[in-house]
Amino acid sequence: MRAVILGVDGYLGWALALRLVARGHEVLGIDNLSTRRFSNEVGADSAFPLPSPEERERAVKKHLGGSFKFVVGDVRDKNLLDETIRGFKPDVVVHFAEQRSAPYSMKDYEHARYTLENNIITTLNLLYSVAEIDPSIHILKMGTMGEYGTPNFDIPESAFVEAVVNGKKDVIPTPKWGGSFYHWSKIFDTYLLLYKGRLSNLTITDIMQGPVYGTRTEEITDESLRTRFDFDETWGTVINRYCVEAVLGLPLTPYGKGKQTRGFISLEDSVEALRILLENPPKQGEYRVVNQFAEIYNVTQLAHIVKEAAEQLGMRVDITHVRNPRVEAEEHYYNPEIKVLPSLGFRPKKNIKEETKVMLKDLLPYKNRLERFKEAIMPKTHWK
Ligand code: USQ
Repeated sequence: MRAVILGVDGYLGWALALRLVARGHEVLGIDNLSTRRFSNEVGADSAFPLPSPEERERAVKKHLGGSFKFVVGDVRDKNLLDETIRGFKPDVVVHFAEQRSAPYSMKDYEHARYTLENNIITTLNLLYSVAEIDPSIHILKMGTMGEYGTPNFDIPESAFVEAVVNGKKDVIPTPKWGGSFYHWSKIFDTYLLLYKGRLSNLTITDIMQGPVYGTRTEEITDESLRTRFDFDETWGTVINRYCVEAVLGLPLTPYGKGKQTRGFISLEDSVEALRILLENPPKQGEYRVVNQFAEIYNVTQLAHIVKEAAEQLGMRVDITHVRNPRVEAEEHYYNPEIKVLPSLGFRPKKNIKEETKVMLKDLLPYKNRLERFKEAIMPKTHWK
């Protein structure tokens, strides 16, 4: 398979590139390196120092062999996308080239606007490039479980649901409600995929993924192959943040009541699920929605899991509920359906209890580096 990965420098993009190369697929990645800049903008950086794009290319060659190319560029530039797709002739384009932080999108008008423009325009560019150049190319797009919000009903794994309005029945798009401008950008992406996909008979997988955690995949066997790892209040996600808080001797920080519940998946299981979806595309013209997560927990339960793992390694850990900077339900029903990935044979191999120990051990040698970014950990971005 020939795969283009848009956003190859990111947490998931890099890990997926390694998985695909290791499986013998040919990969061309594009990235504008924006997450590196934006993380520095908020006074933070990846826990693991990141090699340059050239060093990343060399590390892949050295450790995995295979075929991998890293292009620095911006897919808001449709010409770049067109040239890449014409030249490389991919079977699939994976779209991760989006601003992926909810807090970053909520800082102010400029950040909300950047998020909406970047995410929606890159998706539109990709849809048009594929429709114009080769509609048989499979588009795999990263959405989010957060598109559904936290409804008081079971979350279906389907693009449409039946609705009865004034006694008349029809199908309508599955109800969505974003919890940040970032999440709304993904909702708008989904509508673009559905609409343009139907107009141009495109083949699309739209992944609704929960928060990802972890420092490792099978391919990350050397420091030069590490993927980025964020832990600050803007770019870090909850489990990754708790692990760094534990390493630094800071209290773990569930927001508000701490009953916010999500479906989590490890980095290893995420890239394996993506590989399976890429190797098993939907039929031409089909829009496939996939709910992607492995374990459901609330953020207080997670704090206790990380505390226990850290204490087993000899650390002293407290849990302090802090004022919630977000506007979100702090206690709610959560029951998403998951059937597509199991039907393709996917079974998660990792669990949070075991994986947090691996993460803590991976992070401990970087304690001095992490200390430098301590100021960026406590929440400062308020939704209101
Ligand atoms: N939270 C805490 N304490 C913290 C950090 C977060 O209680 O120190 C809470 C948040 O308030 C929220 C939950 O943990 O209720 C999840 O927050 P998060 O920062 O781990 O994840 P989120 O902002 O929702 O976004 C992340 C990724 C995003 C992805 C999304 C999946 O950054 O790209 O789309 O997870 S989902 O959460 O299902 O929408």
